[in-house]
Amino acid sequence: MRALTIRLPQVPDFAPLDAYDHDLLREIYRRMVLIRQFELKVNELFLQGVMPGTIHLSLGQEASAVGACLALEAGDVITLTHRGHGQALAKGVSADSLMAELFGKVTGCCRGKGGSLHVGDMSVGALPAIAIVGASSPIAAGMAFAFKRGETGQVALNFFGEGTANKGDWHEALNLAAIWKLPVIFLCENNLYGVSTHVTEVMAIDYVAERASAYGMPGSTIYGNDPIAVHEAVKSAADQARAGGGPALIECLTYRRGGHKRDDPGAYRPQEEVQAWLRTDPIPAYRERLLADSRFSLSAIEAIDAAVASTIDASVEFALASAAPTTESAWEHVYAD
Ligand SMILES: Cc1ncc(C[n+]2csc(CCOP(=O)(O)OP(=O)(O)O)c2C)c(N)n1
Repeated sequence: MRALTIRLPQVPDFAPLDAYDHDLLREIYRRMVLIRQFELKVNELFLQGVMPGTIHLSLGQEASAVGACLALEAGDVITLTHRGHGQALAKGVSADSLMAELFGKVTGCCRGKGGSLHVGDMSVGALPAIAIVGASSPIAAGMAFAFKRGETGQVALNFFGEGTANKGDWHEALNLAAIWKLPVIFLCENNLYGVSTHVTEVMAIDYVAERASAYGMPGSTIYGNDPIAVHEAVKSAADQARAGGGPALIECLTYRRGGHKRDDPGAYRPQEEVQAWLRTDPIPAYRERLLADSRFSLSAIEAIDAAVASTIDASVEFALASAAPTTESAWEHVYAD
C-alpha cells in the first residue's frame, strides 16, 4: 500500500487582469461569493437543525466551478457531482430554486425530489447530478455524441473529483470521447481526497491529467484556485472541441475547506497540509487582484457582497414559504419524455 505524501499548494504568479473584460471579472467575483455565501448559509441551517438531508460542501473550490462555467456558452451543458451546489450556481441555477431543492420544496430545481445530492436544471444546461461516482462521465460523452451527430455546436463539460478518475466507467468515457472526437471537456476538481483517502495512496502517478495521453487527448494540470487560469484553460478546450478537435482533460488543483460531508471533521488530513491550503483561499486572493485593478473600488466590491447576502436571505425566505410536493407527485417525472 502506498503511503500518504503531503501535497502543499504551489501558487503560481497570477496574470495581470487588465487584458480581461470588466464585466467578466466582476461576474467571476460575484458568482464565487454567491457560492461561498450560499454554502455557509446552508451549513448554518443544518447546524440549527432547520435543513434536512445531508450535504457535501464545496467551500474552497469556487474558482474551478466559476472559471469553468463562465468559459462556456449558455447552450453548453455541464454534468454535476455529489458536491454540486457550486457547479449549479456557477452555471446559472438560481439561488431560490437551489435553496428550495435543499429544503425538499416543490419550487426546487428538481421539484423537491432530488435534494442536495441531485441538484441541477436543464433550462440552464446543468444536468441534475448523479450521486453514483463516475456515472456522469459516460453520460457527458453521450451528450457530446448527440451534439456532434446533430451538429449543434454545443459542448459538454463533465465535473468530477480525482477519486472518480480511478473508476472504470470514467476510463471508458475518455476512451470513447477520444476515438469519436466528441466535444466534451473532462474537468477534474482535484481536492486531494476521495472521502478520507489521499490521492497519493491510490494513484501511482502524480497527476490525473497524465492519463490524457493514454487516450490520445490533451491534458493539463493547473492551479484550480485561480478562476482566470481555469477560465483560460476551459475556453481554449471548448474552442477546440467546437472546431471538431475532440475532448480534453483539465485537472484543477484545489482543496475543500471542510470535511467530505457535514458529519466529517476531516481529522485524517495532516495539519501542515490543511493550514497551507486554507491560506490559499481563492476568494480573498481574487478580491485582492481586483482591488489592485483601477477599474474596481472597494465600495463596488462591498456592494457585490451586500447584494449577494440579500439574494441568499431571500432564497431562504422563498424556500421556507414554499410548499412541499404532494404525495401524488411521486408518480410524476419518473420516466424521461
Ligand atoms: C460508485 C460509488 N462508490 C462510492 C460512492 C460513495 N462516495 C461518494 S463521494 C465519494 C468520493 C468521491 O471522491 P472524488 O471523486 O475525489 O470527489 P470529491 O468527494 O473529492 O469531490 C465516494 C467514494 C458513490 N457515491 N458511488
